[in-house]
Amino acid sequence: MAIEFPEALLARMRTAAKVGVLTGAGVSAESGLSTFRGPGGLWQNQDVMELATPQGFARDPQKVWAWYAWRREQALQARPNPGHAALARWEAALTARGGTFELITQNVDGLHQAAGSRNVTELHGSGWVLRCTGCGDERIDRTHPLPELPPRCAKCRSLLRPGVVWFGEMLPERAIISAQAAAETSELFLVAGTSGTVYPAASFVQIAARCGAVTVEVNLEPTPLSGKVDYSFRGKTGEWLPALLAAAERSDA
Ligand code: BV8
Ligand code: ZN
Repeated sequence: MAIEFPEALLARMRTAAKVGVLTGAGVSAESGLSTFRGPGGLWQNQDVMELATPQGFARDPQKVWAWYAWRREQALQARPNPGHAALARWEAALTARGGTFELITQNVDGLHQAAGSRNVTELHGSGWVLRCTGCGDERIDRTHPLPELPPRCAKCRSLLRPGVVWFGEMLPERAIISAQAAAETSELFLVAGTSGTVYPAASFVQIAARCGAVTVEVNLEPTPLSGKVDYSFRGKTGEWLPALLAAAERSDA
């Protein structure tokens, strides 16, 4: 699929020493994982306040865990797609020439890391982390199926919760700091596969634009960010991210 990209953008991709990327569920959609808000989205027939809030968890931990156990199973069967691979390749090429590449993701599926991305900031935590609501013990646990639902802490038998950030919860301090720094210092900031509706994640694109980055969006549909970026490409991340990178590498040759 020969996609033509503006030469000015390719030139910036070639020269940028600091690149920031924000990804959302649309990048993992190319690996077969459901998105939240689009057609067929997870929240079309589920109540987000029941499944992605501390109150929902307190009310019915079993129901919330059934949903996260199902999402863990989906993610275990998913493989990184060409969009994930393109971002990992871009990071490797940029860091090889002394640049920095900050990948900030809202996704909790770990597919960026599985694709080889090294510098990944998980703004909304990870579905592979289990955190104890009693003693705070936190560990990566990819067991599937979990021995019991809801799972309990081996140390204190309190309920374990998914190590993700729910609505109304603060994002991890260091995630905020690294995302903010990336937004403020990137010369090129790409946002891919996110509806741009959740904050503070969506704010980093606007901060990058305000701080002088060239901003690029790849999304199947227009989003609230589309009018705020320099380039907004309509298409699948699994096709457009590899095409964008290949175009920049070609013109690099
Ligand atoms: C906080 C848990 C404060 C993990 C998630 C009013 C205004 C502004 C903000 C607020 C407000 N009211 C409340 C808030 C704050 C709230 C918020 O932003 N609400 C929104 C909905 C209005 N934010 C919070 O609560 C955050 N915390 O602010 O704390 C605070 C301050 C002091 C003290 C205490 C607290 C916490 C936000 C995190 C919430 N947790 N998930 C999990 O289970 O995954 S967020 C949830 O939405 C998902 O995790 C996901 O990460 C996130 C964003 O979704 P997207 O990734 O964008 O996915 P979506 O389906 O929406 O879109 C997919 C896109 O991809 C679409 O555009 C589609 O077109 C595109 N696409 C699909 N396929 C493809 C594609 N594109 C290309 N190719 C394809 N193939
Ligand atoms: Zn415990």
